[in-house]
Amino acid sequence: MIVNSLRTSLVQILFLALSLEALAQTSVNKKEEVPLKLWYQKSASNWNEALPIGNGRLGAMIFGGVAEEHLQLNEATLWSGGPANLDPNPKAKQYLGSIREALLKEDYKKAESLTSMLQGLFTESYLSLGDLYIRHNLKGEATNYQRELDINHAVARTTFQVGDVIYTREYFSSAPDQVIALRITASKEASLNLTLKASSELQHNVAAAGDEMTIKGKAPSHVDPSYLQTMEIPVVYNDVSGCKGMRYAWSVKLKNKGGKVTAAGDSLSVNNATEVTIYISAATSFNGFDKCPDSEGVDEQALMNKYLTQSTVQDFSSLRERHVADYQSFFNRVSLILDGNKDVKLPTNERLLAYTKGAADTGLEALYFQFGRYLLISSSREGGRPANLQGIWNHHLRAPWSSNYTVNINTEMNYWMAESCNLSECHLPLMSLIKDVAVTGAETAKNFYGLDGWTLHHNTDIWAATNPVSGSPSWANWPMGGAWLSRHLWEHYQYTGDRKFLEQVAYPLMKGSAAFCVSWLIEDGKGHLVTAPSTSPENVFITADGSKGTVSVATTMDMAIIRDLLNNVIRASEVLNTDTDLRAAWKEKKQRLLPYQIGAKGNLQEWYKDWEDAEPQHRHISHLYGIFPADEITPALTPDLAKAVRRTMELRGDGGTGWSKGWKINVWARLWDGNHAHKLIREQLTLTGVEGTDYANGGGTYPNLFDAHPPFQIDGNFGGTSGMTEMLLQSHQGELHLLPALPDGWSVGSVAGLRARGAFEVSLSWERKLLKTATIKSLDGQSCTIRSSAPVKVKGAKFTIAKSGDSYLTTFPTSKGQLYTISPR
Ligand code: FUC
Repeated sequence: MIVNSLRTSLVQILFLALSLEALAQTSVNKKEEVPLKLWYQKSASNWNEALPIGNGRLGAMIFGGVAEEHLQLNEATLWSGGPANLDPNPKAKQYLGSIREALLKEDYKKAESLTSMLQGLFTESYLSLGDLYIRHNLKGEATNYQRELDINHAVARTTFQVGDVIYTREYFSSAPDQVIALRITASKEASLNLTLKASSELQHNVAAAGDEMTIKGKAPSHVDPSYLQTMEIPVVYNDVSGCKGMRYAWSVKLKNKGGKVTAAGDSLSVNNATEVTIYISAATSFNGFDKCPDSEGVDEQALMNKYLTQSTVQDFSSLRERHVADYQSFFNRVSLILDGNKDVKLPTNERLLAYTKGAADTGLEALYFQFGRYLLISSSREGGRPANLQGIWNHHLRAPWSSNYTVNINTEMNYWMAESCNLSECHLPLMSLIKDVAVTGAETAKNFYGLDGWTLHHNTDIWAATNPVSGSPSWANWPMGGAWLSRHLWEHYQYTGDRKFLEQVAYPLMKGSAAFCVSWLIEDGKGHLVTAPSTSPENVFITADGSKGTVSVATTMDMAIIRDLLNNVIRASEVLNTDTDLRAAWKEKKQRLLPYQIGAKGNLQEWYKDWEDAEPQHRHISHLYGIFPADEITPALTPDLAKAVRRTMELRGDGGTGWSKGWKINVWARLWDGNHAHKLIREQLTLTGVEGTDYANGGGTYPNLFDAHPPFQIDGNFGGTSGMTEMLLQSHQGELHLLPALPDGWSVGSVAGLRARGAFEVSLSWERKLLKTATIKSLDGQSCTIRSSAPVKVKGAKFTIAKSGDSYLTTFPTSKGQLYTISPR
C-alpha cells in the first residue's frame, strides 16, 4: 500500500518535473497558466481513444499501449489519384437550357432527372500513411499507468512502472523541424528492450538497415468513395502514365543511450538501452494540384532525408524546445477562464461521462474550446494543405466521404474560428486551396455551363476537383462552393486589415467568383434575379401536390450566398478604390436578387415556395446562412428576419450530427440566446462511442475529445470553438459586441486575446454576467464601435454614445498599436 502510493507520488513528481521542464524551456509569455490536459488511466482500445499530435503536415494518433505502442501516421499531402479531369462530361452544357425550361414549367421531376446528367467524377481520397508498432519487452505487470496530451505544450506522454522501473514516453510533431519525435526512457539503466515494426494498408516495401527503417510505396491511382459499392476492386493501382498515384516514403531512425540497435529485414530492435529517441520523417512526391505526381513529382526521398538529417543532429530536448516555442507562439495568444476553470481530478473520459450525466464543469468547456485551437494549429499551417474532414488524422484506406474537402458546410466550418481565435496564419492554407480551385473552377464554369468566372461544387480534394460529382443532385449539383469559400478571403482581410492580401490575393479571386454568380443568375419573369437549377444542400422538399423533389429555383441559401458575396466584393472594391463600373453593376444585380421570404409557420423560408420539408429536422440549416456565417440578418438590424430564424431553429430542433450542432451553437449565439447555445454545447459534449454513420441523431464527443458526426469528423470541434467565441464576442456589421450571449452557467470569467473584425485584439472579463473590464488593441487604426448591454466608458479616447434598442453603442477613433480600456460607467 505504502509502496504503491510512493510509486504513485513518484510518477506524479516525474510528470510534474517533465511539465516544468517543458515550461522552463519556453520564453513565450503565457497569459494565464491553466491546466489544459487530456489524460487517461488506460491505453486506447480504439482509434477514437487515441491522442492526436500534428504539425499541420505530419500527424500521429498515439495509442499508448504498454506491451505494444501503436502510432497511426498521416502525411497531409498523401491522397490517391492525380490531377482532375477538367472536362469529364463534354455533353454536360447541353442540358442547362432544358433544365431551366422544365423549371419554368414547374416540372421538378424532369428538372431533377436532367440535372443528374450534368455531373462528372467523384473526388479522390485522403489516405493513411501507415502504422508504427513498438513492442516493449517487459518482465511483469505495469502499474501506475497514465497517458496524457498536454495542449499547453502540444506534447503527449505515457508513463507506467514495471517492477522498480518507471518508463516514460514523450511524443510531439514539430513544425520547425518537420519531424515526429518520440523519446522512451527507463528510470533504471539498460532496461529498454524494444522492437519496431512498420506497416501500411497501402502497397509498400519496408527495408531496415543500421539504425533506420524506410517504407516506400506509390499511392493508389484511384480509391472509390466508401459510400459507393460499384467497383469490385475499390482501391486501384494501375498508373501507367506517371500521372495517377503519388510516391511516398517514410523513415524511422533510432538514437540510443546505452544498449545496441540491430536491423533485421523489416524491423529494428534495441536491447538494454536506457533511453531511445525515435525520429519519424515522411514526404510524398505531390508537387501541386496540376502536376503529375509521379512523372512530375518532387523527390520525396530527398525531402524525407532532408527533414530527417536536420532533426537527428539535434537531441530530443532541443527539438522539443524549438517545437514548444513555435507551438506556443500560436497557442498562448488566447486564454479562456470560465468560473476559474476548476480542475476536476478525473481522467478525461470519466470527466466527460460525469458531464454527460449532468455535472457542471466549465473547466471541461474551456478545455474543449482550447482543444479546437490545438487541433487547428496541429492540422493547418501556412504553406501546407488545409484541414480536411478529419483534419489530418485518418486511419482508413477508404475514409468516410473520402476525408475530402466538403464545402457545402464542413470545410468552411473548420475555419470559422481561425481568425476570431487569433490563428490567422492557420487560415492561409484555405486561401491556397481557393487559389487552386479558382483555376480548375474556371474550366468547370466553362465546360459544364459555358459561363464566366470560376465555380466549385459541393466538394473538392488535393487535386482541386470542382465539377458536380455523380450522385444525388440534392448534394452534387450545387455550384455555390466557390462563392461560400470566397467569404473567407474577405474575412481574412477584415480581421487583419491586410490591404496587400486584399489587393493581390483576395479581390481577384472574389471577383472571379462574383463573375460566375452573376452569369449564373437568370430573370424569374417577376422582376427578380434567381438561380436555376437550385438546391438547398442535401434537403428534399414536398410540393403542394405531395411530390418530393430536390431541384428547384432560387433556394434561400443560393440567394444569401450570392448577396453576401456581392456585398463583400462591393466593399472590397471600395476599400481598394477600383472597378467603379463593375461595382455599379454588382449593386444593380444585388438590388434585384430574390429577397428572403417568411413562411406560413413564421419561419425563414428555405425554398422558392412555401413547401414542406421531407425531413423537417434535417441536419443542414442552409437557409440560415444569412445569420451565420454571414451577417445580413441580426436581431438589431433585421428583427423580423431574426424572429423567423428563431422560429426555424425551433422547428429544426436541436438534433443532428456533430457539425449540425456546431452550426446551431453559432446561430443561437447570433440570436443572442446564450442559454440555448450552452444547451447545445452540453449536448455536443456528450460522451459517445458510436462509430457508424448517423445523420439524424448523432453528435457527441469521443473519449479523445474528437467530435462525432458520427463517425469522427473534425468540423464539429471547430464549430464548437467558434460558437463559444461567438457567445463572448461578435464583431460583424461594424460593431464589437461584448458578451452578446453569455449563458447563466458562465456568470464569471475572462477571455484574452480574441480577434475582431476591424483588426482589433480584445480581452474581456465579467462577473455576474456583467462586463467588468475590456481592453481593445487596435492593429490597423480603424474606428471602433462597441455594442454593450450597459453604458461603458473608454480610457484613452474621446467617445460618443448612442442607444440601439436595449443596447448602447459607444464609438471612438483608434490609433494603430494603441490599447484602449473599456469599463462600465
Ligand atoms: C455533408 C453532410 C454529411 C457529412 C458529409 C461529409 O454531405 O451532409 O452529413 O458531413 O458532408
